[in-house]
Amino acid sequence: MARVLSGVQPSGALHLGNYLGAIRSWVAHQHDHDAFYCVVDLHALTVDVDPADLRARTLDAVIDLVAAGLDPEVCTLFVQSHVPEHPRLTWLLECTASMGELRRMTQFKDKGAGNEGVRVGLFTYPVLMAADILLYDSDRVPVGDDQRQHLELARDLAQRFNFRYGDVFTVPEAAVPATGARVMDLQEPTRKMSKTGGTPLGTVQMLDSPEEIDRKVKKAVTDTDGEVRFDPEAKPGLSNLLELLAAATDRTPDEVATGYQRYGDLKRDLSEALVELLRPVRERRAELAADPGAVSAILAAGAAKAGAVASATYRRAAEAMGLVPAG
Ligand code: AQP
Repeated sequence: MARVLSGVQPSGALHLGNYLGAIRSWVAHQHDHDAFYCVVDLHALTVDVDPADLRARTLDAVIDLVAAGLDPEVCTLFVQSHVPEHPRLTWLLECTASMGELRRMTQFKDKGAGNEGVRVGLFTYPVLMAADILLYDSDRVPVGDDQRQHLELARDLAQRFNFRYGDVFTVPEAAVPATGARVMDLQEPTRKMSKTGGTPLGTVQMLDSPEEIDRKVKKAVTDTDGEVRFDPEAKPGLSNLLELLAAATDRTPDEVATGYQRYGDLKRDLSEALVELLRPVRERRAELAADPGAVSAILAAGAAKAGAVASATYRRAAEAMGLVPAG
């Protein structure tokens, strides 16, 4: 079976962009792939974070992913820092990557370039992400559009490493969904919906109540020309709503647009569709909250399964580079 790997940062509450861009396809892939999914807590250390918040968000993210449909009996669900080969392989890959290619990463440019106080970890984050992927010999990596460039770097590093040291890594492919790959903030539709950088009213959280979803969709920013048409350049707000309804109902945004004359009708149907889409997640989350002990068993099993695969790959890479094994 082909292998998939993907991860989510515990940097805040999961939102509709995370769900449609990534998590929904993780749930589907767990049945037809050998699937590894992780909560990437080491990535969350690249910015200032309160330790108690990080602890709580990491555990919440694990439970939220199970609520979203991941079955820890079917896939391998783990926390990145529980597998020490992630930072170990990162070092080997940092000695393969160049400063120039990391400087070109747009996420770093947006979040930290030009700021002398920015953490080194934010700069090298894409290399840690490459290690996350390459450790599991991943064939496919289901991600939203914002992670495409980082995935391209992982492919480049794998190819360069294999060329220099022999055939060690599987070169992964990105799997970006046709719709929902770039969900925009409902209040500022030229910015992506985000855990940390979005507006509260423009961010639909995966666990929002039906009333909250309805309020946010009703207040979504559109435009004044009144014509329902999919045109992300000229009509970013309305196009985002069309794309969301398309993603929620398995259609294309253009197909959705043909069914509407008025923005209000589109908003009403979108609100209903999102409430239904997220209802099972919210309901399962409430059930899981009643069994807080379950998460430690999930994490122990996930760390053991992930660790077995990761340590074999790390050993292969270290030996190929000339590092002498301990025994
Ligand atoms: N707006 C989005 N639309 C579609 N997909 C998205 N993803 C994130 N935002 C959107 C996808 O969700 C997966 C997990 O994301 P992440 O935790 O790695 O963080 P991120 O990509 O940096 O996005 P966030 O949620 O906005 O977090 P912060 O605010 O911490 O930067 C990824 O596959 C991502 O593509």
